[in-house]
Amino acid sequence: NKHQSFILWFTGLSASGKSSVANAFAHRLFERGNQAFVLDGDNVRHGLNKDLGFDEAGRKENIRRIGEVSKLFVESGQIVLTAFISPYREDRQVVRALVEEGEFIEVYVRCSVETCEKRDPKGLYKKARNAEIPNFTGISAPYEEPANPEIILDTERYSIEECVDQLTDILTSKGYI
Ligand code: GGZ
Repeated sequence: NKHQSFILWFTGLSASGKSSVANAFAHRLFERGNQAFVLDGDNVRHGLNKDLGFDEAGRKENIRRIGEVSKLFVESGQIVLTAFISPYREDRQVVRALVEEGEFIEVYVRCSVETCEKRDPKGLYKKARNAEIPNFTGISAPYEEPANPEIILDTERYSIEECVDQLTDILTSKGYI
């Protein structure tokens, strides 16, 4: 394999399926005998980054720290899967530049705002519409689509399992796993 360890950087709207795909894929990797670890809001926003909010500066610092932590995981030999909205192109670029060429794989988890809003598993879109949550991505804060992601997963058309199959096929053909 070309790279033993790398970052699979999932980016996309709230409720697009980032965490679901990342966790399901980590499970797939584990079954294949690969070491993988998932960083997402549950284990980072509530711990290391609980001092940060959702304004532009808060999100920027959130992504910067996650990038540095991911780099450490890569150095320790892990495959790291990150599932954060990471709405700003520039911030994702900063993380890409932290690691070696080929060690940052951007995965755009594509799903329209309309569909994410219909899913609304935590009722956050509803709150954002009522202005109970300010700066909500896709409603009252921007999401900058990746211009050139290594991988696009369309969760509007494909199930989580199908997306995991697609990821497995693409990473196998690129020699990562
Ligand atoms: C977007 C928010 C917001 C605002 C709270 N905007 O669906 P979730 O709940 O579980 O995922 C969202 C999560 C986004 O945190 P990230 O660290 O991924 O964001 S970023 O990369 O932009 O820093 C959502 C919840 O936190 N949430 N307020 N205003 N999502």
